[in-house]
Amino acid sequence: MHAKSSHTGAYLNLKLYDLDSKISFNSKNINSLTMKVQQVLDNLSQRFPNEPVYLQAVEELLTSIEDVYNQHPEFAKVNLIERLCIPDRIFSFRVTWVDDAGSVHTNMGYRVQHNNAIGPYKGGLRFHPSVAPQLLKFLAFEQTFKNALTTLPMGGGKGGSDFSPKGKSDAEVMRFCQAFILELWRHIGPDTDVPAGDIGVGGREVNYMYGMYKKLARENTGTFTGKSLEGGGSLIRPEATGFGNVYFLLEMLKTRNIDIKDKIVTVSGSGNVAQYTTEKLIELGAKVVTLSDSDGYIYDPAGIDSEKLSFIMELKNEKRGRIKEYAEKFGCTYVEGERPWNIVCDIALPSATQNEINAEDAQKLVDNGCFAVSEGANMPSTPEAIAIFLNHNILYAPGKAANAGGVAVSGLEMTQNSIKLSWTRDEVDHKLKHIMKEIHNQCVKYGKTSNGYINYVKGANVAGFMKVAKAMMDQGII
Ligand code: NDP
Ligand code: 2IT
Repeated sequence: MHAKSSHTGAYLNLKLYDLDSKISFNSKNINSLTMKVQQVLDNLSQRFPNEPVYLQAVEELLTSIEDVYNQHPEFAKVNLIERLCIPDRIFSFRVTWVDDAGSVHTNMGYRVQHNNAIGPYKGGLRFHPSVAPQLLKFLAFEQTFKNALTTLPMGGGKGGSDFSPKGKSDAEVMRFCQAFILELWRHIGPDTDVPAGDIGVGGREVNYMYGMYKKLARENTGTFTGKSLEGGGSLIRPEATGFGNVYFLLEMLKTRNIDIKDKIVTVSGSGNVAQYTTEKLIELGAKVVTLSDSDGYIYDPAGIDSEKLSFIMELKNEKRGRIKEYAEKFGCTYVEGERPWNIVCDIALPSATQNEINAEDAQKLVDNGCFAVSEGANMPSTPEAIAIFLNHNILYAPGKAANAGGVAVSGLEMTQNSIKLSWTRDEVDHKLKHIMKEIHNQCVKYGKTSNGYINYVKGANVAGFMKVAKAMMDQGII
């Protein structure tokens, strides 16, 4: 069994030769030195039953990388695939807090530290009633490869709680965040694990958590990203995921000489990612006609302009209201309990949550002439939906490539904190554009098929996987 003849490969070969007799495989099913995706998945499903979303994310990655994995037999010798799919560790704890009326509540808190081969664990915290270990395992798994794609030195992690900030006062949210950090603080730090925001966690929550973290840790090294500017945050971090997704979309459109101007775009969600996606699209002259929340969607055929977007930002970020109030204010359609994918569009940018586009939605989008889907959310398309996009050769960018701008600017925030300097808005925006372009280049490099179609799923998965895999090989069996 010989590794490739690169310098690293030769070195690994030597190490493996020495260790050969001591290597034992955990999985009974993986008894040959080639990976068969179904065998690995069967094994993981037996060990982790009832974790469908985690297994969905694992299956998507493994299916894409099977060929390249099998060209590197040295990976199988060290059971790299299981070590890469199973998180390094998961912390789980009770969070007790007191509401404004004096009642005492308990929630669960978690942090999944998935992989730190290329840098400190890095990834957001989600506060939503659906948060459970398997959901965070999928998100931490995705984050590991996304972070590798950014070109910055960050490993992957994710955490959160089943606490819902909806309907809570600022004081209640603050007490919850403080109680959450009272447990989590001992597991995080600027060089070990750096959390940030995600669904239900924005600037307000990050600032409360960072304040409590600093009090306990007695340090000022910026262990969170997404902090307020005054507290050490980075310019462009709030905008980064949405802007980054549009920058990635522009790169995809360039491959087919398509101009974004006047294109009709459906966006889902109305939180951080959806808002700044809309802002950038308005700036570029595209027409955003939908936004949504978990209750329904609005359809505004005239398009959301800057004034209407300001209304949404105030509604969602300050008043914490519902998207249907937009329809009431501007006299457009509101559709309760549905998602916006049956609206005719050129481009769809899902920016709410996982599995929000199923096969039926995907077929409807394609039938209506949609030619590009770029994911602001994490894994918003089901595997069946992805298959439809790929079969129809549309421009389809998976979240781990398209929404990596958020964590990329988090990485830039970490750098600014380390060097104790702040970069200007233009400097950060320029770096973000450059990173999104680089991610696109990597997708093209590994995802271009013989007929010229770019399979961005394969490209992103292979590029992200190879970087993490090589780092793990270099660092030995741990
Ligand atoms: P926010 O909490 O700011 O907004 C989330 C939006 O999605 C809200 O409109 C929310 O509606 C809606 N939503 C949440 N859950 C559901 C659901 N189960 N069904 C329907 N709608 C839902 O979160 P973000 O904008 O930060 O995150 C959106 C997506 O982007 C997530 O998938 C996240 O993981 C991903 N992402 C976020 C990044 C970031 O930097 N923030 C970076 C990369 C990816 P409601 O208010 O009714 O709950
Ligand atoms: O899914 C994601 O990439 C995020 N929620 C952002 C993570 C981060 O550390 O900025």
